[in-house]
Amino acid sequence: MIQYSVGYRGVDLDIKQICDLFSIDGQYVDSHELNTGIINNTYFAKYLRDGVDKNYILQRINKKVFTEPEKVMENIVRVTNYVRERIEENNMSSKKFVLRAFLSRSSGKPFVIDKEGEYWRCYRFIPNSVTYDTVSDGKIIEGVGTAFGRFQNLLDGFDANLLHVTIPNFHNTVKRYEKFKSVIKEDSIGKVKEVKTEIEKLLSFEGKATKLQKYLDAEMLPLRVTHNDTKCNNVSFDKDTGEALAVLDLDTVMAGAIAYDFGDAIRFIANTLLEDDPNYDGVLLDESKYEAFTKGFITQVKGSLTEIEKQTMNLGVFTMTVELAVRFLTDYVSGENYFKIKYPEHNLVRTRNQIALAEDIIRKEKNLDDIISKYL
Ligand code: GN1
Ligand code: MG
Repeated sequence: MIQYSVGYRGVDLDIKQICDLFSIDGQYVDSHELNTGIINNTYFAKYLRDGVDKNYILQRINKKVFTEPEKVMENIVRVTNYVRERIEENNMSSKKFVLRAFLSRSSGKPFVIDKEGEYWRCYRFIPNSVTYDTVSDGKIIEGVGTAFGRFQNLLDGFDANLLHVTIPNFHNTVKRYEKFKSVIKEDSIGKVKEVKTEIEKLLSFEGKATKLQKYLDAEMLPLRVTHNDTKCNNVSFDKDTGEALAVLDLDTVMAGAIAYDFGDAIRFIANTLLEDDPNYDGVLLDESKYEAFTKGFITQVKGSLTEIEKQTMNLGVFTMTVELAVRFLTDYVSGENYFKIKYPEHNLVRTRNQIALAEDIIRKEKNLDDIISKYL
């Protein structure tokens, strides 16, 4: 069995074996695990070719979450191929602005399966790039907006219906609430009594947090290709120039509402604290961060937005924040462990943090509307 926790050397050896299964070149030097994401396991593999660094990102796909990894990879390949063509048409560097998934030496597919039946993929690490888990620099925040907005634009001509639904109802808040209520009713691990206040608050948000989904169901909003996980650490930047480069983590590219991408990005980047910081009183929606992201994102996409998309962009911010709170609390109450946790109360802390943010979003709604109008 592959051991992931036996220390550096164990991981090192195993990752080399996985790397060997992909058609990548150069000589393997070493590897280490990256502490990124709360779903998959990610490793950085260092290679050298003719004395030059050539690095790769290896990821073991979480099969509990992505039950059909082949479909996830098919979506990623379709989307990145399409984006690559558009980027080349615009005379931009495809090495910098789009991910490339490498193929298996034996099957030619964009993944390999190890002895344990685990799925792995391999991306080129974009040379000289960095990602940020938190950002306070307005220029970088604007860059995150530009990158996600550009991703939307480049995919504007792509038929979203061609993509597989890899996680059904991923941002369907109506379904997220249904599941939430059913785990509360079941109370399988007796946690419900501890979290009465949080449950009440989330139930009071339900009407507003399910509106966007209802507009989608009524076909009032266009279905677009959405990234669906627009955290700031899913954008790479040039280490030296600070230029925003490719959008990363394409696991959840599916059809959706553009407000999902806008909202999820704001939820993460404009929170004064990290999404799992237990200092709930300090959790606020930072309007200057909001504005910096909005400037980057809206400037890219405004030409193609419909009227109702413009009007629901901010609803997306509230919706995505509440959705995450509902998902974290569902996980806590059911003991399902969908999200990786570092301590038993981790998902409860995440829930409270997102509730505090949702409350501040409501307080600041009018200002946020004014800021968005400025860039539309
Ligand atoms: C998960 O693991 P990561 O960071 O890519 C989750 C997102 C959540 C996020 C919260 C497939 O993303 O939906 O917004 O955690 N991804 C999946 O940190 O559920
Ligand atoms: Mg992700």
